[in-house]
Amino acid sequence: DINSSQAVAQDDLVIPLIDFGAFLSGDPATKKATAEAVLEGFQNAGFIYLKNHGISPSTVSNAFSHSAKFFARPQDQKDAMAWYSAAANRGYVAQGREKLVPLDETGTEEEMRKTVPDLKESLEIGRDDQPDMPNMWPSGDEAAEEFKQEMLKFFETCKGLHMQVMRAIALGMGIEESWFDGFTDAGDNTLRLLHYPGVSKSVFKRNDGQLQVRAGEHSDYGSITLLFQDKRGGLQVKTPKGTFVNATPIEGTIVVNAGDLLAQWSNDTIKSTKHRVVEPPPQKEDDGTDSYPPRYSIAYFCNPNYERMIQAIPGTFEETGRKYQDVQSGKYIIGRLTATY
Ligand code: AKG
Repeated sequence: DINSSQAVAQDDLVIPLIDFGAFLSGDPATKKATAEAVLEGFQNAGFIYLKNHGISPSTVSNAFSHSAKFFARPQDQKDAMAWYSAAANRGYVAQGREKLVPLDETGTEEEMRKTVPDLKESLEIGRDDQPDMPNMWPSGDEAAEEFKQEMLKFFETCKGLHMQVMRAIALGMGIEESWFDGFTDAGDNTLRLLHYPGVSKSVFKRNDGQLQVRAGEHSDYGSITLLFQDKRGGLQVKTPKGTFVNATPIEGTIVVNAGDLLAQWSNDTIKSTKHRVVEPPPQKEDDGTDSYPPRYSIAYFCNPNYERMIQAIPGTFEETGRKYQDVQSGKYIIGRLTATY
C-alpha cells in the first residue's frame, strides 16, 4: 500500500498505520486506496492507527490537560457528578464501579465477584442537547465552565472524525460514500475521559494467580472507538493466536477499533477485537522507583444513531445470508451498558 505501514505485527495480528490525510484531501485514486486500507484493517485486525487524521496536536493535548485537571478535583466534587443510568451513560464513574463482562463469558455472580476490579476512574460525556439525560459537569469555579466548553468542542471534533472514518469504510466497501451519514449525524456517542492513577508496582504482583489489570479484557459495543492514549503504554490487543500484544503509543496517531455492533452490521466481515490495559511496559523513567505513573487516555465511543435499525450493510450478506436479526442501535447499546454497571 502506498500510504500504509505496520504499527503492530505479531502473532498474526497486523495493525496498519494509515495516513488518513490521503482520504481527507487526496486525489480520487489515493482516497479510494486509503479507504480500502481502512476497511482491510478493520476486517483483518479490527484495529487501525490513523495519522494526519485532521485533529490538531494542540486540540488533543488541550483535551488531555483538561482531563488531568478534572481528575485532580477533590473526590467529593467528582462523586457529586455520579453516572446515573445506562440509558444516559453520562457522569463520573469511580474506581471499582464498572464491571467489564466479555460478551461470551457472562459468569455466575460468584465468578464476577472474584474478578479483579479495574484500576481506573472515568467521566462519560454525551451529546448535550437532551435535557432528560443531562451531562454531569463540575461547577462553582471558572475552570469548571472552561472544562465544559472545551469538552463539548472536543466532542464535536470527534463526531466529525467518526463521520469521516465511516465514509472511508463505505468507500472501501464499494457502496455510496455517504451511506452511513444518516447513521452518524445524531452523535449518540460517548466521550470518555480515563484516568488510571499512579500505582505501586507491587499491585501487579498478586499471589492469587489472578492478573491485576488497569482495565479488563473487553470488546467495545458500538460502531467504532477513537482512542487517544498518552505516551505511557499498557494497551494490549488480543491476537488470533489468543495472545495479547502491545498497541504501543505512536505520537500524533489515534488508535481506532471496531466495536461489536459494527461487526454485527457488517455480517462479521469486520472484526471487533478484544483489548485490555495492563501493567505498563518498563521505561527508564521508572528505574529506581517502586511505582508507575498514571495513565490518561480518552476514548470516543461512536454509535449509529440510536433510533436507527441495524441490518446487514449492502454487499456483506448477499452470498452468505444475514447472520443476525435486525436490532435498534440504541436498544443494543443500552442493553450492553446495562450489563456492565
Ligand atoms: C475502554 O475504556 O474501553 C478502553 O479500552 C480504554 C483503553 C485505554 O485506556 O487505552
